[in-house]
Amino acid sequence: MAAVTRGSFGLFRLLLSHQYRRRCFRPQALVRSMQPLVSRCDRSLQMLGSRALHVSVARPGPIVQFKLSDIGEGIMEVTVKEWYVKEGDRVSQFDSICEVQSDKASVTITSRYDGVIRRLYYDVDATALVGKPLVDIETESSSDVIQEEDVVETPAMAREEHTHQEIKGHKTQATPSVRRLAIENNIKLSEVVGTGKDGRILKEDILNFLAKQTGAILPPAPPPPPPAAAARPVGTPAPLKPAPAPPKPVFTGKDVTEPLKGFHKAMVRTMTAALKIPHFGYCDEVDLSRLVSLRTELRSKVEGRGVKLSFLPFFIKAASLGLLHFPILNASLDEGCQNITYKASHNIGVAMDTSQGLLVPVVKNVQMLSVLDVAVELNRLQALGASGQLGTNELSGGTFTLSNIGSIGGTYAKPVILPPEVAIGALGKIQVLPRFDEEGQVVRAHIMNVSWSADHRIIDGATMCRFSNLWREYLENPASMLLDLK
Ligand code: CAO
Repeated sequence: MAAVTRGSFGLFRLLLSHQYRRRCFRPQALVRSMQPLVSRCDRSLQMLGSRALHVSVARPGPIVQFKLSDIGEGIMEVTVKEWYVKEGDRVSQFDSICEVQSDKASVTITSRYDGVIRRLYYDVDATALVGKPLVDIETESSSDVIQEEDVVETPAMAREEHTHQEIKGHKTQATPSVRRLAIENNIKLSEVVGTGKDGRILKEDILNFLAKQTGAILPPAPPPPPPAAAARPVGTPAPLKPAPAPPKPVFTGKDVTEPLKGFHKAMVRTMTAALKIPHFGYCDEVDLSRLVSLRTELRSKVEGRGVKLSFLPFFIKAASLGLLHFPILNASLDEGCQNITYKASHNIGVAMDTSQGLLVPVVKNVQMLSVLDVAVELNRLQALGASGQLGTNELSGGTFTLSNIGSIGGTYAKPVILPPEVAIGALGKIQVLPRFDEEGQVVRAHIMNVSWSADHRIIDGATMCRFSNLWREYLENPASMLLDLK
């Protein structure tokens, strides 16, 4: 039995490594081979499931100090958020050991060894240092255990360990075999939206993710339920989301002091740097009546394709069209204030109220995207944000930011620039208000306020105002966007 399963595992590895391991391979060949692979993976995974990754006959081997390896981004220390194992637990390769959080993202640390956990070096909430031991694992010295230079960690091992860690916003749930499938295909679990119970990532999610990347066609997902929006008459404003229940009152009876950690620490650093920038503020109101009608018209069609179309994709695309005319707003200033870099890509960050607090995922290369493309990407980012899975990839590289605080409420804001960017806009809530039309008649209008902040060291008020006027024109006459779409 052991020989059979070992052989099957070899086949599985061979299939995956030959066909999928590298990203720079031949996508067409992969598309052709996708279907047979799916069924072969099925078989291999079933066999993997029965085999498990550790062996049943094992002799105690050396105790390995499993160190926290470099997780990139210059991170030197992390907070241990949760242990998934305790001393005495048996672990297999790729099993989750713990969740750690830096000021940039959360990371699941997975085992590189089959063995028994002999020591946990930190308590929950303690600070763990990169390069220092995290756990001791008594490895299994059997012929089936992957032999590595167990006790001494080499740079190559550290690199490999890095590939076993998924940078993301929160704990990802997946079985070891699914984790292995992801690792074999160079897929970060943080980039995969899990469709299983409580967001668990299933084998199908990995295969779907892979198919999306390669263009392979998998059976279509069941159609989404008919959208309620379709029944809404054209021109009727979209209602605001029903207000969520207010957070429960907290009575502690005493002062509570706790250290700042994770994303809060990052916010302190970014906002402290931001306040060194002299902000210029500029506000205006935008009549979105036509856009409200247009969105209502398009919404059901877009939702028929499984995509939710809010107002934000239009705001983002209009900003990108405006940035083409005002590249200085899509720029950065170096630390010594000697050089301005005009960014080629319009990577528009979107302030997002997520399960982990404020995060700013980025819609990249908006200059090359349609409104629908932007909506699709926003949907993806929102799904990742809601499940706490936004990773470094989604959260970095922004060149300009929009903050739609109006989807929660409020009319005006005073947005704070996100360095090294030089401009940001905050959008208030869309309200139905009386306004005069061209004939001087009072009409119902859908009004939204926008508040811009710009780095006054390099951007003058007139530039900000002209950009805002252009952005407003696109949104007040959304058909005009068509003229400038590539
Ligand atoms: N005014 C009124 N209604 C709005 C609106 C606005 N400005 N913006 C969106 N809405 C509506 C949407 O149309 C949607 O209604 P429908 O379901 O009928 O379409 C509803 O509000 C919910 O929208 P949404 O939030 O799902 O989607 P979105 O694309 O508009 O916004 C996101 C996405 C991520 C920006 C938003 O959810 C969010 O997190 N906003 C908060 C941003 C924030 O915290 N800013 C502060 C940063 S500084 O601390």
